[in-house]
Amino acid sequence: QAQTPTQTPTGAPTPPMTPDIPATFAAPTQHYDYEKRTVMIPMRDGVKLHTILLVPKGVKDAPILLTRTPYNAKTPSGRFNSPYAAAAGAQMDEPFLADGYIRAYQDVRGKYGSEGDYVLTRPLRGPLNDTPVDHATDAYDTIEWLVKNTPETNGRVGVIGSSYPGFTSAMALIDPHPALKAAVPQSPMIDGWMGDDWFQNGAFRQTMLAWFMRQMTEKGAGPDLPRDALDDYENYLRAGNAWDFGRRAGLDQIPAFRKIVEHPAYDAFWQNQALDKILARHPLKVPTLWVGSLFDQEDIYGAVHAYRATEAKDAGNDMNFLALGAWRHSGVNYEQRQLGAAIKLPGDTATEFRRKVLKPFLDQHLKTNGPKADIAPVTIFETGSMEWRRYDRWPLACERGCATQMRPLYLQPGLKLGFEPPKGAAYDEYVSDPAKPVPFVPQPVRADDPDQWRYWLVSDQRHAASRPDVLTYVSEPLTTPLQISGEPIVNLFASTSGTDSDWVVKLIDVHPDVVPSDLALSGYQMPIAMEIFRGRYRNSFETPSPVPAGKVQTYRFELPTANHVFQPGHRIMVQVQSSWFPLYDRNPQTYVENIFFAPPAAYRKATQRVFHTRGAASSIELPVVPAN
Ligand code: PG9
Repeated sequence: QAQTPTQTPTGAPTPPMTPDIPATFAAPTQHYDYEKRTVMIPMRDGVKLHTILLVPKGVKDAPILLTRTPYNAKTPSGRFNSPYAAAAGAQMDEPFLADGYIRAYQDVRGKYGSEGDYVLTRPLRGPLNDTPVDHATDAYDTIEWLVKNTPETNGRVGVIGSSYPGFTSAMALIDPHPALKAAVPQSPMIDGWMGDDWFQNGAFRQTMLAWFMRQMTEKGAGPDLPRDALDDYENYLRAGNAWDFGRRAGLDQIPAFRKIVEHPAYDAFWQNQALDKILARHPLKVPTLWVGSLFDQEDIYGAVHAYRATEAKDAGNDMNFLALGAWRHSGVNYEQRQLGAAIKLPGDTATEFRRKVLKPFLDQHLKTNGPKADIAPVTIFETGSMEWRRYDRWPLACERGCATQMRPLYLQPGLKLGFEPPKGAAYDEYVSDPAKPVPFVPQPVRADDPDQWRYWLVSDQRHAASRPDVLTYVSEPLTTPLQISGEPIVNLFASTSGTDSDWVVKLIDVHPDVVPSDLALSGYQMPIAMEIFRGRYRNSFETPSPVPAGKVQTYRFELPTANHVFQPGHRIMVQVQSSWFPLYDRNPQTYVENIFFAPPAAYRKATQRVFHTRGAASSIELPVVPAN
C-alpha cells in the first residue's frame, strides 16, 4: 500500500527521484555572529584573487588582518563550521575575531580559487620578473580594494602569516600601501639558498621535493610523493642523485624544480630574490614584528636575517621588532607546550605569546587610537632556563658591532672541548662513505610521521654519536651556567681525500647521566644549533671550486641563532660529520659540475680529517654572555 507522504513545511511532496544534491546550497547563517564574504579582488593586470573575509556582525571602525596564502584560503577561514567567528577562523585568529577584527584570507595568484599564474615565491618585478605584478603589487591592490569595499573597516590593515605566507607578508613591505600599518612575517621564507627551505649553505634539502609534489602538480592540493619503501632513507639512496629522485616522481615536469636544479650555486637567480637584502635597500615604513622559531625545521634563517638586515634603519628602535620562541616551524600559531621528548615548556608558550605580545602589537598599530603596547624590541625564549627574555637588540654577542665578543671553544685532542687553544695530536679522522650516509634521524625516516619532521631539530643525537663516521667532542661537566645569545660561528680546519665534501657541525647540550626528575632526559644529547656547509662554496657561494685533496681548508660559517643556558652538570658537545641524509642530498665527494646530476661513479668514500693544532685550531666561536 502506497504511503501518503507527509508534506513538509517547504511545500509540495518531493518525488522520490528528485536529485539529492541541490543546484545550490545556502547554509542558514542568520544566527551566526559573523558574516563570511567571498570576493574576487581585481589586481592591476585584471587577474582576480579569491578572498574570504570573516566580518564579525555589528563591528564598526574595525581593523583588517590579511593573510595571503598558497595553501587554500578556505582552510583557515573554516576551521570549524561554526556560528562563532572565533571558532571559524584559524587557531591563531581566536583573540582577534573575538575582539572585532575583520579577518581576510586570500589565495595567491594561480592557487586554489585565484586566477592567474602561480610562480613559486614569485620574485619581485625586475631582472627575474618581467610581468607588471608581484606579491608587493598584489598586496597593495588587495589592501586598496579592502579599505574601499569594506564599510566596517577603520582603514588600517595588517599582514600576517607563517612560512610562505610569511614571505608574502614580507613582500607587502616593499613600496607598501599607505593603509598597511603593521606586518608580522612569521618564519618567513627570505633566502631559499642560504638557509630557508631549499638549500642551506648550498646543500640541497631534498626532502622538500614532497612539497613540490603537493604544491605544484595541481592548482589545488596535489598528491603525496610516490614512495617504494616506508623508509625515505631507502628511497633517496636508491634514486642516487636528487634529480633522478625527482624525475622518478615526474617532478622534471615542474619548472620550479628545473629552475632550482639549473641554479645550484648562489648566482643572480638567488641573489636577486634574497628578500633580506632587498628589504635593506628599501625604507622602513611599516612597524614590523619578525617572528621566528629557535627550532624551525624549514625556515630557521628568514626572521633573524630579515630583522638583522632592516634593523640599522630603525633609528628609534621602535619600528623593527624580533620575537623568537622555542617552537617548531610555524609553532607560533598553534599550541606549543613540548617539543619532542626534550623540551618541556612552562605552559603553552605560543598562546601566551599571541596574547601578551602579538595581540598588543597589532592592537597598537591597527586599532583606532590603539593603546601603546609594552613590547621589547627583542622578545626571545631562553632554553636551558626556560624563561622569556626582553632585550633592546639582538644578538647580544657577535663578531663585529656587539658589546660582547665571541669566545672560541676549541676542539681538543682526545675528542675534548675547551676554551684554551689545543696542544698535542694534530687531527682526528673518519671515513665518510656516500653509500652509508649518516641519517638525520634514526631510521626509519617516515614522511607519514609529522612529529618526526616537526621535532627532529631537538632529537637526541646519541644515534649519531655512536657512529664511526661522526666525530664527537665533549667538554667536562660545567660547574657554572654558560649562556650563549647569538649565532655561534664554526671555524673548521679540515681536509678531505676527495675533491668536494659536506661538513655538518652540531652544537649539543649533553644532559647529566641521570636526570631523576625526568628520566627521559638522562644523557640526552640535545641539539642547540646545527648546520651544514657544502665544501665547494668555501671561497665563494657564487663560484664553487674543487677542494684540493688532502689539503687543510678553512670552513667558516654561522650556526642558527641560539639563546641557551648550558646548566651546571651538563656538558657541551660538538659533532662533526659529512652527510645528513636524506634531508640533504649526498655530496659525491668527487667534484662534479652539478651535484644534481652526479653519476654513480662520482660517489666515493673519503677520509676526512679535522685539525686541532696551532695554526689550524678548529673551534666554534660562541656568543657567550654573562648568565641572567
Ligand atoms: N616552508 C614552506 C615553504 C615556504 C616557502 C616556499 C616553499 C615552502 C611553508 O611552510 O610554507
